[in-house]
Formats: sequence, C-alpha cells, structure tokens
Amino acid sequence: MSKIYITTPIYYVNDKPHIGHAYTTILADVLARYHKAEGDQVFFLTGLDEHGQKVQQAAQKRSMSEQDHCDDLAPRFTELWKKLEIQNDDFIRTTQDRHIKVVKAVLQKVYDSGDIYADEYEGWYSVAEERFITETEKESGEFRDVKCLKERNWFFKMSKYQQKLVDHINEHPDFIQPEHRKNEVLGFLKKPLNDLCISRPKERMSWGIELPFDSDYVTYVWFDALLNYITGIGFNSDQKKFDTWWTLSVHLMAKDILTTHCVYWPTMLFSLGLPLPKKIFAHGWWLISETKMSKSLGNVVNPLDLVDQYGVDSVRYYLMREMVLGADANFSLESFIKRYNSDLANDFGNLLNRVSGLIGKYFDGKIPEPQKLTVEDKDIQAQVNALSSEIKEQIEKMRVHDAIEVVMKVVRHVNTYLERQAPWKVAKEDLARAGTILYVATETMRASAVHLSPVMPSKTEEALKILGAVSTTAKWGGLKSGTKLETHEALFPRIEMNKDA
Ligand code: ME8
Repeated sequence: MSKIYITTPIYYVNDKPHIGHAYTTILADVLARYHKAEGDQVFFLTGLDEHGQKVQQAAQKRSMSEQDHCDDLAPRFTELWKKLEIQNDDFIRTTQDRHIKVVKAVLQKVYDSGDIYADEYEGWYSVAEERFITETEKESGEFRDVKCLKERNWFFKMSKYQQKLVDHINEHPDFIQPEHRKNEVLGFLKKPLNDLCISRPKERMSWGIELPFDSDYVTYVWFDALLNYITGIGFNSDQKKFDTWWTLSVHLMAKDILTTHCVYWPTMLFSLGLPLPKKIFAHGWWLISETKMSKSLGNVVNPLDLVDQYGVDSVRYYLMREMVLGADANFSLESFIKRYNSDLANDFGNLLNRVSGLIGKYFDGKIPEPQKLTVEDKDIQAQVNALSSEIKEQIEKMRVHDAIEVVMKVVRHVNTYLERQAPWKVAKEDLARAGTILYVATETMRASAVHLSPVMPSKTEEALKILGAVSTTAKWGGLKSGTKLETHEALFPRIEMNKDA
C-alpha cells in the first residue's frame, strides 16, 4: 500500500466552470479512484483561486463586492463537481482564513530570511496576465492589454535558486512530465531568471492578501494561489498531516500554467526550506475548431449541458479516452457521439445486453456453471488476468487513455469471441458448453466493469449490480454461478446522429 496526494489547479472564479476545468478535475478523480481501488491512501485537493485582478474585474462587472461575487460563483463549481461525481477530500478557497494565515506566515518567513526586497521597477505590464512581461514577450504580440508601468514593488529573489532548480530537474527525471514539457522548462531556465515581483500596490489592485510587512500592498495572486497546495494539507496547522502528504504530491494542470508551477513554485519552496512536490504533470488543451477553449473567447462548452443530455459517465469516459495525455485534443459534439456509440453503446453496453439476453433465454436468467475451459477460453481468462498489471503500467506513465484502451481491447475481443463461439447455436446441442462460453463472456464483462469503475463509477456499478457481482476484485472468478441476473435497460442506448444538425 502506498500514498498519493493529488491536486488540480485552483480555478479562477471569474466565470462559471467549463469543460477544460472539468477535464483536469475528472482526471484527478479518476487517478484518485484508481489508487483507492488499488488499496492506496489518497488525498485529493481541488478548489478556487479567488484573489487577483481577474476576479476583481469580474466582480466589478457584476457590480458586486469581490467576496459576494466569489460566494455566488463558488457553488457553481462545487455543484458541478458533485454532478461529475468528483470525490475530493477537501475544497480550498483562497479567501478562507486558513489560507490567508498560511500566505501571511510564508511571506513573513521569506521576508525574514532576506529573500524579499523592495525595488523601483519600470517595465511592460500585461493587465490580462497580471504580470510584468519582458521586451521579447511584448514583441511576440501574444499578450493583451500591455502598458508601461513604473512602480515601487516587492520582489522575491527567484534568481537565487535558478541553479538549484536546474539541478533538481536533472536529478529527478520524473519531476516534470511529460518529457517535452520538462525540456521546455529547462530551455526557459537557460536564460537568466529574473526575480519575481510579488506585490501589487493597493491603489491599483486591492483584492488580495495584504503583505504582513507593508500594508500598502497586497500579494501577487500567484504567490498566494500556489500556496493552496500546502494550506490544503495542514501546513502551519497540522504538521503530521502535512508530513504525511507533502512529499507525495502530484500536481495536475494544463500547459498554460507550466512556468508558474515549475519555476515560481519550486523556488518559493526552496526559500521556505520545503521539499519539492513529487511530480508536476501538464496536460494539453481542449480545443474547439483548433482554438483554445477559454472564457474570454466565449467558445466554452458547458459540461452541465453534456451531462444532462448524455449522462455523467459518458462525459467522463469521453474526456479520459479521447485526450492523449500531454497532447491537445479537439472537442466536438460529433466526436463525442462517435466515441459514445462505438465504445460505450456498441462494445461495452452491447456486451452486457448480449450476455444477459442469452443467459435469460437459455439459463432462465441464472449465471451458468462453467465447465472445463478450452484454449480459447483460457486465452480470454489470461487476458483478463493480465489487465491489472497492464493498467498499472499505463497509469504509472500517466497514460489514462491507454489504460482505458487495454480494457476496451479485451471487451472488443470477447465480443468477437461470442460471434465466433455462437453460444446461441451451441446451446441447441451442448447446453453445458454454451454455459461455459457465456460464463467466460460475462466474467470478462464483470472484470471490465471493475477496471473501468474509476472512469465510469455509476454505470459500472449499475452493470455490476445487474450481474449480481458481490466481489469487486478484478481477478477472474468473481461471478457466482446460479446468481439471477437483474432485468435491465441498455446501459448506453445508441445516440442517433441528427444528419441535419
Ligand atoms: O490558471 N483545456 O486558473 P484557470 C484543458 N487560477 N484544460 C483547461 C482548459 C482547456 N481548454 N482551460 C482550462 C488558473 N483548463 C489559476 C491556477 S493554481 C495554483 C492557480 C484547466 O481558471 C487546466 O487545468 O485559468 C488549466 O491549467 C486550468 O484549468 C486553468 O484554470
């Protein structure tokens, strides 16, 4: 048994959540459920980033106080997570007292250690990104709302830790994943690192945590937000809890916030004298017509609409199966329906329909007793028994889509096995043999449902209930002969594509 601490980014409460947020949170949930099923201990944290300019502007637009705005939007996230069957252990909001205390304590500690200093700074400032940008970044044209700003501010000596960070990345090959993201960070670290401006004058931006050593300033939103990962497990309040989880942390996010997590965050931890997280994994973006889905572009897909129409499990399945972890993926309703119909309706759902239909017809709905297994039966049995280690291998490499695919391959295989063996024909001459075939197929269905339960918790539970499967082990032999199958509707009824749509 081992332990794992899984985090998602804390999302900005500047608008309601979209499918991109749902994706990372479902990914974290799938990993958490997978590890729990393996007998591991898991702590899973998600939450909201409630300070900073973006949130302040969003509140101003609605003519609301920042706190009221956050309190109004927070339930949209928590309710969506409930609907998506997210089983997080804690939900952190950066406006909570516990977090504000940690941020202030950290700022004071870093200040006392001499890693924070005041300086006058003049440079290009991106209002949209809420940070000073370099000349090259300005020229790239990728930043919106850029203006020249001269200001006295507080700086964190990030540059002091540059070499230490490079060494850490080189000595811990799994620290930043996937590999190409690690190389991106190492490339970034080839140039001299600037110190990080960690304050905002209150007269310009007041919605943040006040610096404990200068009440004219609030802290920069990222210096505040990143600390959620240690607040959430009791830093400065519950040392035992913190020690249990911190070094086992896996941070999940998309590539947009790679630098903040792989450069700002580790250098802050170095300054605090804390170990670095175990793993930082940046996945790709969900795109719509090749463009990033984003709140400001307005091309967002509302996960609730999809869930209401097609069910939570199919949305979870699609998102996990369709995106190759690390690469971008294109979201379209057409690809969703295609994936649903082929994998869930035709392969997985259909297998259950077939076995329960045939068992109903030939065995009075009771799971038959298997006789001696043939070579082909044993081959399927071996494939089913190999699934656990194959899935483990894929999950360790963070290839969730491949972990799903290894199960679906066996599901497809057993569907063709049924075609070939034709138990409906065999039953006429050798009922016992037909029973064995159906046992083999049904047992494969059961094991597949167990393996897919982290991805589709509800539908697999339903399938297991139909099979009367008491055992939740994926190992061969969990079905009890003689158990009466429950009558049921199709798990995943086919979606008919509207050709005119
Ligand atoms: O960056 N595809 O919050 P945020 C895939 N508050 N994932 C996506 C996505 C897309 N199109 N769009 C968003 C912030 N995400 C900060 C984080 S953490 C200390 C502070 C997901 O609301 C993905 O996980 O902009 C991405 O990293 C995150 O939402 C950004 O959420």
